[in-house]
Amino acid sequence: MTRPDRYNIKETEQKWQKRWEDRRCFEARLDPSRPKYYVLEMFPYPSGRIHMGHVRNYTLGDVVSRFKRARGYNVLHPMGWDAFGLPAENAAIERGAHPGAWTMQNIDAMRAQMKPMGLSVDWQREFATCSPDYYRHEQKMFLDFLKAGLAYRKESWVNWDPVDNTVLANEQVVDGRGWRTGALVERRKLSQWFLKITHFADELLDSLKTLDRWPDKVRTMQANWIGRSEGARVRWPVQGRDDVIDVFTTRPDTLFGASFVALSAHHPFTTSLAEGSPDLKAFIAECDRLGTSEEAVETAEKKGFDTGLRVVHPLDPSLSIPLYVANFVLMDYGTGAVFGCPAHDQRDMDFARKYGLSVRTVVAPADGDTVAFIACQDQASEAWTGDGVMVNSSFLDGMDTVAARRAVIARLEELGAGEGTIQYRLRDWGVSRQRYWGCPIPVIHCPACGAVPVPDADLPVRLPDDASFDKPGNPLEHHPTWKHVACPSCGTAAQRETDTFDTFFESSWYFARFCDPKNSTEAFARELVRYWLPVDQYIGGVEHAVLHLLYARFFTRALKACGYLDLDEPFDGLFTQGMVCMETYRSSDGRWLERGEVDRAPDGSLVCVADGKPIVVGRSEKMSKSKKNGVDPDSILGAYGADAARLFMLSDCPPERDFDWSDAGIEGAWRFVNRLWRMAGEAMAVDAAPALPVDTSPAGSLVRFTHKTIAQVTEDLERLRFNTAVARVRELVNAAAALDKGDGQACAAFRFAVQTAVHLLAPMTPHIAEELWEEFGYTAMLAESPWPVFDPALLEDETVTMAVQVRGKLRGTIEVARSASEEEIQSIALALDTVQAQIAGHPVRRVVIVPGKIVNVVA
Ligand code: ANZ
Ligand code: ZN
Repeated sequence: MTRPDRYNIKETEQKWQKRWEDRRCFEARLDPSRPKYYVLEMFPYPSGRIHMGHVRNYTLGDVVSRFKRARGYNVLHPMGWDAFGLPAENAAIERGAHPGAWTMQNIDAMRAQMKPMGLSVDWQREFATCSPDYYRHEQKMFLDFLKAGLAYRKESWVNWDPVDNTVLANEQVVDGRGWRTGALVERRKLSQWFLKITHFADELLDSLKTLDRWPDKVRTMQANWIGRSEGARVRWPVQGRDDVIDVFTTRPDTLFGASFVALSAHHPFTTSLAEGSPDLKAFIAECDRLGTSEEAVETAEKKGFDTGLRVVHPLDPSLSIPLYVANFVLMDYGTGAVFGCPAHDQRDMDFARKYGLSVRTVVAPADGDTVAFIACQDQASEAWTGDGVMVNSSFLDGMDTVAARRAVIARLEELGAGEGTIQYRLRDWGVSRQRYWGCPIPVIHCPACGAVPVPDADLPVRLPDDASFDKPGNPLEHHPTWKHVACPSCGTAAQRETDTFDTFFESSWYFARFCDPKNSTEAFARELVRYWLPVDQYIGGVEHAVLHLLYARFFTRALKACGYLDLDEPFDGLFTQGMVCMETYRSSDGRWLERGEVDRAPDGSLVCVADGKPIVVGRSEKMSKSKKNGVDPDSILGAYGADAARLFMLSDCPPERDFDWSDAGIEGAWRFVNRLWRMAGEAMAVDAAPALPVDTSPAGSLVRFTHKTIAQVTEDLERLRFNTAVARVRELVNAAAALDKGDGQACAAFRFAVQTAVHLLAPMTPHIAEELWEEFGYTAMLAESPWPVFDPALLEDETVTMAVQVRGKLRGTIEVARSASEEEIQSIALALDTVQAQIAGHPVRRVVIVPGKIVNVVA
C-alpha cells in the first residue's frame, strides 16, 4: 500500500471519530471490578456557538479522560447542557423566538461544533437541564428539602433589577448596578424561597481542609465567602424605654471603649423610630440609594443620624452612650446593629471624629509605654487595631486581649447581658427568580392552607409552552390560565407559585445525574452514584470558584440528609484553567477591528485592510465579542484540524495560566502534526533489526531516552502538566530525527522512538495517533490500548562523568560507561594528556576510585 504525499486531516479525523462512535469506545458502563475515574468539565450554557474557552476546557478534560482510560480506569466523561437562563428569555423578548426552541437550536449547533474536536465523550448520557425529565427530579428534591427544613420561605429585602425585572444576588450587583443590564439596582421587599445553606456553614468550611486536590486559591475564596467570625452578642438597653439593642462584635474585649451604638437603616427599631421622624425617614432614603452591596457600603462616606436616645453600658449601668442610625451598618450581617469603639476600629474612629464623639483607648501595645501611648492616641485619627494589653477597662485591666475576650463573654453570660457566638458571612441561598425560563417551584398558594407542596403524583410542574413575552415582568405571572389551580389539600381555588428556581439550582446536582441520566423514576440510582461519585477531576473556569462550587457542595450535603446519596464532597479534584486571550486591534479612529480586518504591510507593520492606515495593537485580553479579538473554533478546526488545535491549546503554557492565541502558534502545531506524519512514514519504511540496542551507542541512547520520555510524560499527565508533556514528546521526535540511521539497530531505535511518540500523543492528538498506529500495523485502536510502559532499568543515564585528580588536584574529567570496570576507568584516566603531563614518566603508585565520582592518581 502506498502512502499519499500529504496527510489528509479532514478525512482522517472524520474516519476515527466514526470508528470510535461505531465501536462505542467511550460509553461508560458500571463495572465494579474496575477502578473508576469520573472526568467532568463544567457543562456549557447553550449560547449558540462554542468559543475558544470551551475548546480549551474540553481539550484539557479529554486528555485526562483518554489518559486515564489507557491507564486502566473505567472512565466516565459525559457532556450536557446547562440550559435554563436569561439569554433564552431575552431572545424571546427581542426576537419572538420561544426560549425552548431557541435553546434546542443552540444545543444542536454547539454539539455539531464540538463533535469535530474528537472528544472521548459518552454522548449517550447527554441531557439538557430544561427538559422536564431533568427538572422534575429537582422539584422533588426541593420538596424533600422543604420537609427536612432545608428550604423555607421568608420576606426579605432584595436587589431588584428594574430592566430585567428580576431579583439579583448580592454578587450580581456591581457598583450598585445590575451585572447584566447596568441598571441602578433598587431595594424591594419580596417573599422568597430560600435554601438553608447556612445549616452547613461549619461543615462547608471545615471540610475545605480535606479538599487537597483543589487549588488553594479556590479554597481560600470559599472560606472567605463563608466568613466565620467568633465573637459575642451584647445587649444594650435603651435608656428610658423597654427596647434593647442587640449587637454583634468580634471585639468584646473593647467593650469599655464603646462610644456609640449604631443601627442599620433597616433595623426594626429604626423603622419604628422613623414613624415619628421625617428627618430619619429622609436619612433612611439616603441610605437606600447606596444599595445593599458590601462594596458600596464600604466605600461610601460614613454618615450617621443621631436618634437623641442613649443606651446603657451592659457591664457598667452608670455609663450611657448615644444611639445613632448609620449608613455603614448592614442589616443582613450579625444583628444589624454595632457598638463603635473609635480607638480600635478605623471606621469608628472616622465616625467619632466627624461627630465629635469620645475616643477612649482600652488596648495598648504589650511592650510599649502605656501612658504615652494613651496620651498620643487621644489626639490620633488612626485607630490601633492590634492585640495588646487592656487599660481603662475595669476588671480587665492588665489582661491580654485574648484573655479579655473570654473574660467579657463570661461576665456577659453571668449577667444575662450577652453571650459568645459564631457569626457567618454566608447567607441562605435565595432561589426565587421572577422569570419564565427556569424550573417552576412546585408549590401552590392556597388562601386557606398557605403554601402547599405539589403532590408527588402531579410532578413535574411543567412550564406552559404558550407564554407570551411582550409584557415586562414574569410571563408565568401574567399567563391567563397556568397559575390557576385547585388547592391539592382543600380543593379551594388557589394559585401556583410563579417564581422559578435560580439557574444555579440545575448545576448543583447535574454531576450526579450523569451517573444515571435516563432514570425516569428517581433522580439517580444509589448504586450508580455510589460507584461513580465523587467526580475525580472537575475542570472549569475560576469564575465559578465561589458560588457554583459552594452550591454544589451544599446540595450534596442536603441530598445526603434527604437520603439520596451518601457523600459529602462532590468534587475530589478541581482544576481551574486560565482564559484564552488574544491581542486587540483598533483602527486609527478607535474602532475595534477583527483579526481579518488587519493585514501586514510590506514593512512588517500592521495596517487596516479597509483604508491601509496603521492600527493600534493592544495588549492580549480575554477573547470577547465586544473587543472583536475572538477566534472562531469552526474556522480553526476547519483549517488546521482538531489535532493541531488541541495540541496548540495544550502546549503553549501551563493550563492554569491565561493562554495567548497566535497565528504562529496554531501554524506551528499544524506543522508538527504534518512532520510527525512524515517521520512515521519513514519509520515504517526502514529495515530494522529485531532487537533494540540499549548500549552507549547513539541508537542505544535514543532507546533509553524514549523510555525516559514515557516516564516523564506519564508523570506530567498525572499532574496535568500538559505543556511539558508536549514539550517532551517534541524533544523525543527531534532526537529521533537527529539519529544517524546507518544500520539496522539505529533503524530499530528510530522506529521505536517515533512509535512511542505517536503513542504518547494519543490523549492529545488522538486522530493522527490512531491513524499512524494503524499504519504501524497494530490492529487494536489506541482508544482501547493500554498506556505504554517504560523499563525502569533504562531510565538511568548509561554513562557517568568522573573527575580525575593527580595527587588530589583536579586535572580533567572523563566520560565512562556506568558499567565500566576499575581497570577500564584507570586506563581511560591515565590516557588523559593532562594526567600524563603531571606524572611525567614517574611510575604510578596507586589509583583510588570513588565509583561514579572521582579517580585519584598517586604517582
Ligand atoms: C465592636 C468593635 C470594636 C468591632 C473594635 C471591631 C473592632 P467581621 O470580622 O466581619 O465579623 N459589625 C458587626 N455587625 C455589623 C453590621 N451588621 N454592619 C457593619 N458592621 C458590623 O466583623 C465584625 C465587626 O464588624 C464587629 O466587631 C462590628 O464591629 C462590625 F475595636 O464590634 B466590632
Ligand atoms: Zn387549601
